[in-house]
Amino acid sequence: MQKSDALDVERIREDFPILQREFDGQQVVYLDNAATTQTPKQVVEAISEYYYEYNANVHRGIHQLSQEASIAYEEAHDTVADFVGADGREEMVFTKNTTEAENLVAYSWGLNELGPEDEIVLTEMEHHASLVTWQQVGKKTGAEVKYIPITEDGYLDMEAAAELITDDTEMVSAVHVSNSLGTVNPISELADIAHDHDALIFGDGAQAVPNRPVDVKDLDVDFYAFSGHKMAGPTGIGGLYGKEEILEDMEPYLYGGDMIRKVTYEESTWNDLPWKFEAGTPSIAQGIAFAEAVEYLEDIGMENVQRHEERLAGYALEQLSELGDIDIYGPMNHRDRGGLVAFNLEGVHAHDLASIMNDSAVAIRAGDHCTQPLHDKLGVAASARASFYIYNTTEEIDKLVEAIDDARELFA
Ligand code: 7TS
Repeated sequence: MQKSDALDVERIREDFPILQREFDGQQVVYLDNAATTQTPKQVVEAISEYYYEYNANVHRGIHQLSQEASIAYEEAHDTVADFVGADGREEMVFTKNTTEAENLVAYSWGLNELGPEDEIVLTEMEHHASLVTWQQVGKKTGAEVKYIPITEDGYLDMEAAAELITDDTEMVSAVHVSNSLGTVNPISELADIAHDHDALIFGDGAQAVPNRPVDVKDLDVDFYAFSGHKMAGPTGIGGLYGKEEILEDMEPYLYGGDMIRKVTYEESTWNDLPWKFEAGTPSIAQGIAFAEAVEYLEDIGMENVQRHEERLAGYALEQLSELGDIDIYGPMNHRDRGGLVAFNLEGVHAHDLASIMNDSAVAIRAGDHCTQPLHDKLGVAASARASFYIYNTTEEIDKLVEAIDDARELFA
């Protein structure tokens, strides 16, 4: 157990057998959690239990197995809704991931509501999931896309935001925690500005919901998205929160079975929320296991998760700064960050750095992290990124730093 840390990391690590893996006798140091987190036994067991004990399609069978599967899948929506402060399952659509949630709103709301006189406001630190999606909505509808700039030290320029968001703005889409800079953005302030101009706001919570308490009602967002696989859950499942009255007014995104109420050869009407947005057989096992992941995190306590991540980010910032020849991106105050640090070792390409790290069994990501325009703005093609989760320790960050030293020697 790490001192001054509310998390019992040693105990938590027992739930993640993959962390015991060794490469050439070296235990893996998994620091690529912003890409995907590892999955605890409890979540894997929820998946096996479903397939071994009550595998059936949902919403359509009156037999016992289908009833059990339907109840578990539906209740999973309540659990995930409650986790982010949504009013109930009506406000929680299960999607494949954050990307699909962005596309759902872009297609269903954006293509129907926007025109050439309208504006969409994004941030310069958007992930491609939001940036490319709204950019394409702009191209299809004629709406203009504008970007809130970032300051030198990696924060959103909120004065510029107040000027950019106007009565012509219909949608503000902003990343809550940047997956490249780590910056925690003031989403509720942006929501206030958006709402003052009768615009809607979409919060990208892919890097926020896993790492800190999130309450969509406190943030006052209209839409908010996140991915199960970044928060100890399985792949193939994510959540889209939407305010009930807005979701009610929206057209379905995908058509087909399950999302209808009544179909004739001429007409169809739609099912209740959230099923109106979940056409076809959904990711049943993944949805049920998503709720298990949420319960796992709730047991740990999201305040504790946030404190642990901030502590690791602070330690990483300190250790990397001491090296002297490291460029670090994003805010230097760890309290303004999620649990990740993107950086470059001067004179060494990020991919080479990640590859040398791999020789020491240290797993980090190198690349543009799906934020190409942001990397262009930073003047680099790529960066190395270490990202932390509930099972990571300061000792693992020490290993990261040792591996950087090895890379420096190799390239000297
Ligand atoms: N938004 C943010 C802020 C993200 O970090 C990611 C994934 C997404 C959206 C898309 O999530 P998905 O589950 O739909 O893929 N980010 C990363 C990353 O930083 N490295 O790999 C995936």
